[in-house]
Amino acid sequence: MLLLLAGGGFVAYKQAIEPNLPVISPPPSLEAEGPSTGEDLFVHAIFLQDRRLGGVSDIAVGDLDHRAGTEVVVAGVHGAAVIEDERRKYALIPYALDPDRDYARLVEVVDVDGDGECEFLANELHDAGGPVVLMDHTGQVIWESGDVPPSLSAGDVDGDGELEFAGRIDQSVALVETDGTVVWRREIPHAGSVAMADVDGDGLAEIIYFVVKPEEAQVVVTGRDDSGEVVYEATRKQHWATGGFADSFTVCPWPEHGEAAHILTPASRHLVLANLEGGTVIRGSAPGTNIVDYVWGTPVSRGPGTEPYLASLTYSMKFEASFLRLHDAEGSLLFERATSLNDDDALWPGLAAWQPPGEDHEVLLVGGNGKVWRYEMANSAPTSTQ
Ligand SMILES: [Ca+2]
Ligand SMILES: [Ca+2]
Ligand SMILES: [Ca+2]
Ligand SMILES: [Ca+2]
Repeated sequence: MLLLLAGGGFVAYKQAIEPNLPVISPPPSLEAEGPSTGEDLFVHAIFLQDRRLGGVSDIAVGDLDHRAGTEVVVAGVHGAAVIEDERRKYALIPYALDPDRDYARLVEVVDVDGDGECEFLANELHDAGGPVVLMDHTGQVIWESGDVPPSLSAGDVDGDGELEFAGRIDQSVALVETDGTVVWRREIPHAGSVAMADVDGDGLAEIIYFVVKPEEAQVVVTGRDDSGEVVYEATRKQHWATGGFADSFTVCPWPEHGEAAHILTPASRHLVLANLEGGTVIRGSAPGTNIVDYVWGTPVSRGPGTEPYLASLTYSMKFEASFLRLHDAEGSLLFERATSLNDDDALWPGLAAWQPPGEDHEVLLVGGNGKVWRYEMANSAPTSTQ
């Protein structure tokens, strides 16, 4: 509940800079007991359940521990789990963090030093005044800072194999060194979300952010390098993302377009996946979605020779709800499920595509309260043939 109260502060801030937010009515899916769309198309089952995790805010797939081979790493707000593909055994990693501050926390899986063993970055969804904390793979604190932006995005801006961080604090955009010290700060009034992405294809991440200029109906997309110099700048129409103001966004890969950064942004009643040239790749119906919502997304492969689908999770502070949606590459809504954020079965932002050993398609892993669900298309699920 505290998350929601603090989230109200975020919406108030957004309304202060964007006084003309469209009025969005509650989506019908909020009234549905289960999925409101695609109930027959996707099946789901519990992948992992452990109350000690807390709400699962990130799921990562990769070689993220000292053993050879890939793991699924699940980061909750209280602890993490490292799951080996084959045996489905896992080790629980409790964090050395104050549990009373978990209401605003989102923990992400990152390999900060590039040594093949993951670290955990505890951010805040919005600025609730707590520190950002980087923890090692055992959950012990490496550094903790209240002087850095409350929510950091990670990327390697200088090519040394270690990740730096970027974020927005007050009216500034800041680059933060691997050790948690601030490298530079630039005053950027009205900057929205800040992310790390390679905007020019040179293999190095840039710090990107959008500034909305309502008077000119424009949004300016800026990319800065490790020294803070502007290396990319583009001015788009305010409704660049066909309906979105695009100042609240997340970076999302999209396989048909190589490794180039794509932006997933909430628009009015839609979700838009766009490239940095301003082209809309997917525009999917998403009733109830507002431009101030938070969104996370990932492509999910259906197997060789098929187009992936886009999985997204949206947090609506207005409706105190989260929405899981699956769109196909044409933007058709395949599946939709809404949950109340106050409910024990609330959906959390942890989203990952994972290819089970021996299968030719990926399944979608979705975070919950002390659990992870596995979603897959009904015609590809082993359980559906019984
Ligand atoms: Ca491993
Ligand atoms: Ca590491
Ligand atoms: Ca670096
Ligand atoms: Ca670059």
